[in-house]
Order: sequence, then C-alpha cells, then structure tokens
Amino acid sequence: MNAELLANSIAHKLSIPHLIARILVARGCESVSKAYARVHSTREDVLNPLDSKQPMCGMDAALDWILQAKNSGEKLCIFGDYDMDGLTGTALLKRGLSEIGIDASWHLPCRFGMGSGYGLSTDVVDQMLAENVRYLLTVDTGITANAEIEYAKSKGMRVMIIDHHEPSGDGLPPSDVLLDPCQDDCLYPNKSLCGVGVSYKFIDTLFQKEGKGSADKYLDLVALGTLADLVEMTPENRYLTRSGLSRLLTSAWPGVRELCRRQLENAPYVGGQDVLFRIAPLMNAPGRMDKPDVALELLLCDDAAKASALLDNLSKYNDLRKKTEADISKAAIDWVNDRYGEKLPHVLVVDGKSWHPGVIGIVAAKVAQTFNRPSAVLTVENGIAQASARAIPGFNWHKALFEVRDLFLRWGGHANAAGFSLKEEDIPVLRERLQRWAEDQNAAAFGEPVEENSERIPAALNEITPDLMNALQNLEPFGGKNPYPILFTENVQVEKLRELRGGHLQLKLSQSGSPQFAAIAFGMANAKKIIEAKHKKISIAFEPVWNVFAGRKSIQLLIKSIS
Ligand SMILES: [Mn+2]
Repeated sequence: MNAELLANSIAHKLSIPHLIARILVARGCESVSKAYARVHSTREDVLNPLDSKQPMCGMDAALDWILQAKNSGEKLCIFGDYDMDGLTGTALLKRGLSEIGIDASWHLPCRFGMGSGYGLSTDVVDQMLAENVRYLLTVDTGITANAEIEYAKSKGMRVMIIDHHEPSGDGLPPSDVLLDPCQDDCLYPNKSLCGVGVSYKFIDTLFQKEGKGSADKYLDLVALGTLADLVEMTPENRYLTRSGLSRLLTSAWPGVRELCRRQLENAPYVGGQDVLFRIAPLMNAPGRMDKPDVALELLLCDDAAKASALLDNLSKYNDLRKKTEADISKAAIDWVNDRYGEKLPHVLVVDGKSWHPGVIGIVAAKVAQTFNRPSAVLTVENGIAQASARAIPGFNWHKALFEVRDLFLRWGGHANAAGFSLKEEDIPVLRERLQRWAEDQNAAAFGEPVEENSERIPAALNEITPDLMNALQNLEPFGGKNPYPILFTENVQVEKLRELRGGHLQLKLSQSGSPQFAAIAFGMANAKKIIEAKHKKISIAFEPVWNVFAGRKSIQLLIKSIS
C-alpha cells in the first residue's frame, strides 16, 4: 500500500487526525495494527517477570533475599549510580522498601575526587561495614564490579544487584542475586529496561507478593530514568514511560511535584522533551560538579518548603555547570584553532590542565560538532589525564581505542562515546597513533554532516488544531529515536514580523484559509532577509507546541528553518 493510502486507512480506522497518521507512516508504521499498538500503549504491554515461559532471571531469589533482609532486621544500604537513572532507581527502591517495613540507607558514588571513581569501590564497602550494613543492594551499577562484590561477600555482606548494563565478559559478579535482563540466561523479553525500570519490576512484584497493592505511583520515577537513559522504547518501556509522564504533575512525591512546577512553570503536561532538556540536566548537574546527593534528596523529600530549598541548590549547581561548560568549551575550541588553524587532523585530542572532569564529555561533544571531527577532551591532574571522547558519523571510538589500548590505565565505552585515562607523558603518542589509525581507515568517509533530525512532514497550517495537539500526546514519549515531529509547509504568509533582543524573530503567520498563528524563531534574525526577498511568502519547518501565558493555553509554532 502506498504511504498516502496507508495514512488514510490509519486515520480512518483509528479515528485520529490525518497528520498524526502521516507521522506514524513516516516513522515506519507499516500497518493499521502497528499504528494501533503505537498509539494505544496499554497495560497489556507490561510483562510478568514471574511468567514461567519467560521469567526475569533472579526474580524469585530477589523476593527471598529482600524478605530475609527484612526479617533479619539488619541494616540495608542502597548503592545507586549518580545519573538520573541511578538516582530515580535509588529513590524508588528506598521508598518502595519502606512500604514493606525496611528503612534502607543510601550511598551514591562520586564521578571524581578521592577514593571514588566509577561505581562501587572497596573503600565504599569498608565504609558500609563500619556502619554495620549487612545487606547491599546496588542499582544501575554493579554488573561489572566483580572484584568489589567479591570483597563485600568475603566480609560477610549479602549482596543483590539490580542493573541493566552488559556483563563485563569476565564472568558475572558473585552476588547472591542478580537482576539484569541483559545476563545471558535471562529469558525476560524486554532487554531495554533501564535501572529504574528493573527496580520497578522488582518492587511491583514484591508488592503483589506482599499484598501491598499497586506500585503505579512509582511510574513517574520510571519515566524520568527511562527517558534520561535514552533506552529503546519497547512496548513495555513505552507504557511505563507514558503512564509515568502523565503522573508527574500530580506525583505522590512532593520533591518531584516541585521539580516539575519549577522547571516547567504552567505546562499543561510533561512531555519526553521536557524531561530530556529541562529536568535531566538540572538533576544531573550536582553529580557533574560535585556530589549527586542533593538531587536524590529532592526525590526523597516529603516537604514542599524543603524541596524548594533543594531546588535552589540544584539551580546553583546547574548555573555553575553551564558556566564551566562554556568556559572549557571556549578554551578547547581556541586550543584547536591555535594549534591547527585550517589544517585539522582526522582526530582531535585536546588536553588542558585541571579542566573540570564533570563536563569534559559535554565539551567533547561540542568540539566534535564544531570541527566535525571525532574529539577527545582530556583533563590533566597530577600527571594523569582523564578523557571523554565523542564521535561523528562513521567513526567508532570503541574500535579506535581498542587499537591503542596499551596506552591506557583504563578505558571503556561505545562507538559514539567513550572514556579513558592515561599518563600525561603518553598524550603525544596517543595523538599520533590515533591520527595514523584514522588515515588507514579511509578518514575521508568520516563526518558527512548529518542533521540531527532531518525529518520534514508536510502539513497544512489549518491542520494544526487543539485536537491535533492532544492527539500528538499519543505519540509520546518524544526524545532519542522518537524526536518531536518537525513539520514542513509552503506558501506561508508573514502577517507580522518583529525582531526581539538576542537575535530572535517573533512572527504572525497564516496560510490560505488558516487562522493566524503566533510563531517564534530563536536565533534566526538573519532570516529577515529571506522573508523580504520572498515578499513575505515563505516555507517553514516547525514544531507546533503549546504555549501557556497568563493561564491561557495557545498553539505556537517553533520555527526550525525559513526558506
Ligand atoms: Mn542506567
């Protein structure tokens, strides 16, 4: 069936706006039933981890383990990762366990600083032992901490791991219980749960066993972690996330409610994009700049006034993060320009003294984007360089690093993003060997610039109605591989045009027979020339969004390009 006919049939059979049907077809829905499944995410998409045909490996043992911990009356500590997935996973477990009568403590790692580094360490285990912790529950981390878990076990601790990462390849850690759908023996079909997702499955199953009722009130936390981790939106993940998004504004947790209110002001609902661009950066900021604890305290906070103070603190971290990021980005970009001018090498290895290690990943992304080169940004402290690397299309950091791994103290990562550390004196050799390796790899093929979201769905302005806006929500969650749709339309009349401070344009637009729309084009003051040259008849790519002002909700067009 051709795309147009398929869209007609989807729109008709599902009673949805035609434009929504076209978006679904453009995004690969090849049948009405696929479109139905995509739009109607239902509880049937939620899998039973105790299903005898496809159980989640370790779930029975996990239930026994936690009830034994409860009956023992011994101390239990949750050790979560420092990013949004780890933070929400820790909050979900702490709150969920308190409902069955376990008052757990928590501990988060720090990205840097003394005795920290990545994940669990023997120092942290010692600290827990000193506090008489007998039960250790890790979340979003632990699957590769074989040595540390062996150490904890040797000291008599009982250990359970909740994770969603791949095992290291050197065997599994010797924990009592391991919940991780990515372990080889696990038949559970949804391999894309994130850390807080697996935590939810555990607490939900535990509540059912203990007759505690529904764990649905935790889905808002699941949505935050699932979106921030950019995991694949499998049917189960989609249901959990959508259901969680719809709960955020009325969350059972005062800290979460306050977080959404502060970051989204009067938004009528919380979308995937809001989580990715407004909530996650704020929540990750303290972990980047210092310790992540204050972000978790917010999720655990039960008092609105205290939540507000914690949010002030988070905002300060976020402002500092932005400034640090801007300063180091500038320094790194200047470094490249000064050193190479026009003659750029295939791979950029940029180093600086004592650059803040919490932001070098973001800086590497900025350098890669600016110069269209795979880029590693290194910060040197006491003779040791710590690095974060980001790729461009066609370049694989994992492969590149593997070739030069003899230079590293530690390394790891994926094709797009990786990290490593090495001795300062080895930096020039690294630079040279990466360049040589890239030359051998047909480096000319790297970095055909790819627009982040090149999708353009043809639409008419009179299709942009409140009904359409409501129906768009059925395509949530947006983010990652399911970006917010960008629409395209021609013959648009510019009725009014005003330049705002900061180089933005504010417009009023219409199209034959359509009502007038307010539109905003951020940073596009240059397009004024195009508008004049085209006698105010233009083509636009845009996102339709809700705009709430003084309690009134209206549709606004967020202009992405003008031609
Ligand atoms: Mn995670």
